Amino acid sequence: MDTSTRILIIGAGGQIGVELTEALNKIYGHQNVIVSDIKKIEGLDENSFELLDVLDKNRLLDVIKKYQITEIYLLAALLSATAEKNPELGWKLNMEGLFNVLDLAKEKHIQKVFWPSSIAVFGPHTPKKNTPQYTVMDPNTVYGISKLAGERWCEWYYMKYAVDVRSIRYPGLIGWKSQPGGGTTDYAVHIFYEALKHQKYTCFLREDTMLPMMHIEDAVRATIELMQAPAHQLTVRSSYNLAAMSFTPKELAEKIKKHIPEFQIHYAPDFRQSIADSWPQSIDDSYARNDWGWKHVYDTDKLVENMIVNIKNKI
Ligand code: AKB
Repeated sequence: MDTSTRILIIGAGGQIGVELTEALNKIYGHQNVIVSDIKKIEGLDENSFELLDVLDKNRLLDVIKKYQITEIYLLAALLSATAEKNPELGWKLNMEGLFNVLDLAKEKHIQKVFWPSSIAVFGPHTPKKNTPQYTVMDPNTVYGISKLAGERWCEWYYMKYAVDVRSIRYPGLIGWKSQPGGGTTDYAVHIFYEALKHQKYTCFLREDTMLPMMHIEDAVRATIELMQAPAHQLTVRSSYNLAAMSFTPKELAEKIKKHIPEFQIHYAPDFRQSIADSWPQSIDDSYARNDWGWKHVYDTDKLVENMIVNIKNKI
């Protein structure tokens, strides 16, 4: 174990943060993982907690100094659906938060940064199937525009100031420990809770909307593997494509029905449909596989079983 690593997770109360904290605790010890969010987090009681708004750069620097932080995982963001409703805040939080962290890394207050990007960086003219790492990118959501701009800035800070920033374009993430907040792929988590509680679900996307998805355990492992990879192996300093599986709401519902035969799904597409329609259906992640040995564990069948067993226990 590398005992000199002191981690700050910003936005630790969100869907990724909760599971990432648990995984980092196991590797580095909870005394070396500091969690922060704009509101108190339930359930991460082992870790030191700081109330922190990433837009407050002075306070961020105080926290970095207080704990002698070496690495930041910057997870605070507005996701696609929420940012579309509040474009100004979406742009401000997603961009200024990143600048604050990159600038502090440039000034050598921290050594390494993880920043999540998303499949939302792609747009309607991007090839939809097996979307390559390098291709047309014309995002048409506030979230996608902020993530694409952020990726370009990450690469620029790396090239200009040797800031060691690493990033992944997450697909939709699905896990049972934490809830997603404000994304277009959120249906793929909600559906399990509704199937188990009420045996029915109304989906806000059309039945044939194919999107790239991943179990959150795979996503968290990928994140840590990327952060631990030797710097010389990394050829992408914008953000890596990452893939595991793709499915439509109809295909997911059919797999859930194998476990819960009485489950019924209905469709009432809303404004999130056009966001989903602008995104890829599947992703070519060969750069991640070749550069740092990425391999997913969960396919759709394994994911469905894992979600049903664990949510059943939980509720
Ligand atoms: C969203 O739906 O906004 C996110 C994402 C794919 O980045 N889950």
